[in-house]
Amino acid sequence: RLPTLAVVGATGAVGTVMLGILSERENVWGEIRLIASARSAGRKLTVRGEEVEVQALAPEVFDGVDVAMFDVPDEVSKEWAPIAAARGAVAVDNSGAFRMDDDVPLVVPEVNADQVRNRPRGIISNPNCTTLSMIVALGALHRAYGLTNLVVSSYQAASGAGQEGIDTLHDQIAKVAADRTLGSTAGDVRAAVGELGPFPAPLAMNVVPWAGSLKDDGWSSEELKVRNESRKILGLPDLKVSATCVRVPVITTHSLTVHATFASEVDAEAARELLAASPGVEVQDDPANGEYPTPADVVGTDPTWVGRIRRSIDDPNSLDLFLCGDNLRKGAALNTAQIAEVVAREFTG
Ligand code: 11C
Repeated sequence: RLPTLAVVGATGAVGTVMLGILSERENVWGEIRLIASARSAGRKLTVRGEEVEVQALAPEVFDGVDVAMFDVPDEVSKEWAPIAAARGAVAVDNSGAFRMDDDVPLVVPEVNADQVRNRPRGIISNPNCTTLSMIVALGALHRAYGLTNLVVSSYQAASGAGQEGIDTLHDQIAKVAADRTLGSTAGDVRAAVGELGPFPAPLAMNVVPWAGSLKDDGWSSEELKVRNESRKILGLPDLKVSATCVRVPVITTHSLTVHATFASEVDAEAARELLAASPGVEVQDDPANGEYPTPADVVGTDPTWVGRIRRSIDDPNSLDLFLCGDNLRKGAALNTAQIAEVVAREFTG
């Protein structure tokens, strides 16, 4: 039988991408129910070419549901994913609410699909989009060389902060675009953009070394997520990770620079070939011809893009890489859909 799917948060930035992904991928679902807050109930959205009316989030909407995807804020998932699970659904949750729980697997199908069945609470977590934008490529390198140490800097897109982030960056760009004097005097961009939206500083004409909330010793929540989630997904509880997360004026697609150290010596050409042969990874690495991934060129695509692959000059066990991944697709909706498809196979055999 084809399982029934519920998409909770169907009207949000990730939910909107999810409906497109469900329409494009091989159809493994019977009924698809679209769920959102009471404010959006009654709206009609198109999925798989059919109009479906959005239902308000309530316990009964999960009756008869086999898999429930959640693309909602942490506090909504925290309350509602267990309700869906109690009503018999497997909850695939894209929030940060359960990721580090010992009894909730954190799954990236290309890396640890086997963890999907290890779900005593009926909940499976989807990683943060920043972790997801690098982990498929790093998982492949780890299998070959044994990862010991990661130093990461992110260049994160505005849509990581949801529709409000997208709208804020567009509004700020419109405000600064016409004034060719801007960008030469401290504070002139800040004065021109006005509203900062979800960002702590202007994002247009700027970079902002901050994402998430303040944690101990000056680390941001986003930086701790990159560290803790990478360790859990790769099954490396002692992996050394230092991350610095930075927001850049890009609408969608997170980029990262990674300095990865391995237990054994690495070779850039061998790493290039290994990555090119890895499912979910695309190598674009020919700097002599100006070929490397950029967010503007790869947005809307599914793979993790890797370029600038170099062996460290000072350490034969280390590689330096530049990666790009669409934070709303593989970074969120696509990975959730892939996890849900692994669960769906339990119903269809
Ligand atoms: C950002 N990565 O770019 C964040 C958004 O834990 O799922 C996703 C937060 C999360 O702002």
